[in-house]
Amino acid sequence: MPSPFVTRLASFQHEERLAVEDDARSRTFAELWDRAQRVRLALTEGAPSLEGRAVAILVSPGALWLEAFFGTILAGGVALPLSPLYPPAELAWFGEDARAAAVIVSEDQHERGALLCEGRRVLFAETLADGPRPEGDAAPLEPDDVALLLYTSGTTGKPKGAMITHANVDVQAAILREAWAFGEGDRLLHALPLHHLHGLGISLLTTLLAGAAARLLPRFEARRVWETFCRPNPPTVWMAVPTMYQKLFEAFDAADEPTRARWASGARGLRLATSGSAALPVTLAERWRAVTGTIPLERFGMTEIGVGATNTLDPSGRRSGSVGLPPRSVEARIVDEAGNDLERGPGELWIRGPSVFKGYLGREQATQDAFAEGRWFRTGDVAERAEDGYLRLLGRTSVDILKSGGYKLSALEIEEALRENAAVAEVAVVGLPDEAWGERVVAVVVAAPGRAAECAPEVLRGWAKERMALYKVPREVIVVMSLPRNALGKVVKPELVKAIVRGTVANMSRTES
Ligand code: MCA
Ligand code: AMP
Repeated sequence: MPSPFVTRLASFQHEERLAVEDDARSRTFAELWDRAQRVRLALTEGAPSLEGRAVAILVSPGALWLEAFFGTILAGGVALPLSPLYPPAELAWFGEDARAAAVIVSEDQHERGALLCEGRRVLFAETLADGPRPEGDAAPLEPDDVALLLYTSGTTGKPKGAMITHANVDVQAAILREAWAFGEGDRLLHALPLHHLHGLGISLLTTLLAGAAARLLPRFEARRVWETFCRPNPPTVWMAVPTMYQKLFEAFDAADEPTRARWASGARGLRLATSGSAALPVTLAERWRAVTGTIPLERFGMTEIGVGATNTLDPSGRRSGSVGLPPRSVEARIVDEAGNDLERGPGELWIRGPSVFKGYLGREQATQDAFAEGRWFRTGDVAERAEDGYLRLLGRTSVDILKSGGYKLSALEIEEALRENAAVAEVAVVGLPDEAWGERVVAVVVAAPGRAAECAPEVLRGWAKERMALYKVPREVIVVMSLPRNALGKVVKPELVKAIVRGTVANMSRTES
């Protein structure tokens, strides 16, 4: 059976309708298909297929990004989208872990990607589609072939590459097309990062595989988003993380009255505004209602499963503080620690269905541990179910998984990285509740003897910025004399969080950024 993802994309290959536009370029579906075929030839160099080898994509968001992405898919490669927010060494680590055979890079990212590019074929996004079009068809792909590799942080040290198949991509897009009634007339305004499923699958691919168009902004910028709501031929759909709504309202409050009125009128033109990746505070939902008449549609998703629950498209069925119901073909269970079903919970949320990923690349044990018998995926989220089935998320089963601005972060991964600094004797990373970011990352550090100066917040943050994605760098560093530990020597993080909130962390020397 051929790949349903490629079949669906191919069905638009003759359409002269707009598919994607950015600040510099626009492409119709026919152009996008044609250029992706040329990228395919450049990548395969005449061979029938890349046979599942990974291609790292380090390209600024826009039409060129999509040409690189679809070209990789058509070539039988696995797309590995990488974020320009990662420092060079991290980018190189992803390339190695995924055994990327080639890198597609845009000129503005070349320097940052130099380490990643070392020893690999390097192709420039700007000229990649300028070559000839291949004569024959691409080698056929199977539904179970891997299409995407998306790295996600977990409770183990390093991020894991989640393998998302062609069938997963197709069914995830189909589920949302149906649940959110996407049609060819839709226009998505896109400002999410492309190395996560929210920006790539849930937003962009859902739109394009519905035959609808996307406008990609180079980055999220609140005033620009409001202004784009108001331009001629305005967007019909907007998808965001809660921090973006927070930043939209900060800009709104700073604007003068006529500007606010214009922006509000633009936003009312959207047929759908969604929120996901982290809990949307009720206050933000209500502010959006005050401006547009409805609360955003909140849904729950995860790299490994796509969308696991969604509120209704019909605003009257939306419930603030709830993530709604599992969409078609997604099954959900709430279980206790022994895996017994709970009618209402709270308990861990387990998800099953055709949108659930294949496994973690090269991590058999982690893959096995992620699933319970019957291919139920353990989300690690704690949920409860209302009488009518609506799901509500209450938090995570692990204190070591944090969410900041919609990014999932592993406290253990950040601790491990900070421990490489010889001035850090001990460290515990925790998430503190934060209005703008959901959680803000705080590192509590014990300095090695005589080296406290190197643990000063700005010094340590500067050091960390060279070694981890900017959004992982602790926003706050607190230097203490000792960490609270239990009898087994394990840091008691809930106690630490309480002490920070109360301001009673011993010998506190605290700096905020
Ligand atoms: C930026 N910074 C952050 C974050 N983003 N710090 C902590 N957490 C973050 N999320 C840092 C910058 O490096 C900078 O640091 C400082 O904050 C100010 O940056 P600013 O310009 O204000 O931020 P921004 O560039 O506007 O970014 C905010 C953002 C961004 C647009 C909300 O965080 C974002 O794009 N988040 C989306 C994440 C996402 O897509 N997650 C999906 C995964 P300094 O001051 O030190 O220079 S979840 C998923 O995929 C599943 C399927 C699902 O359910 O959706
Ligand atoms: P990621 O692994 O980056 O895909 O993030 C997935 C996680 O984001 C989920 O396991 C949840 O913890 C969280 N998440 C996604 N959507 C929501 C939501 N609407 N409310 C609360 N948490 C969410």
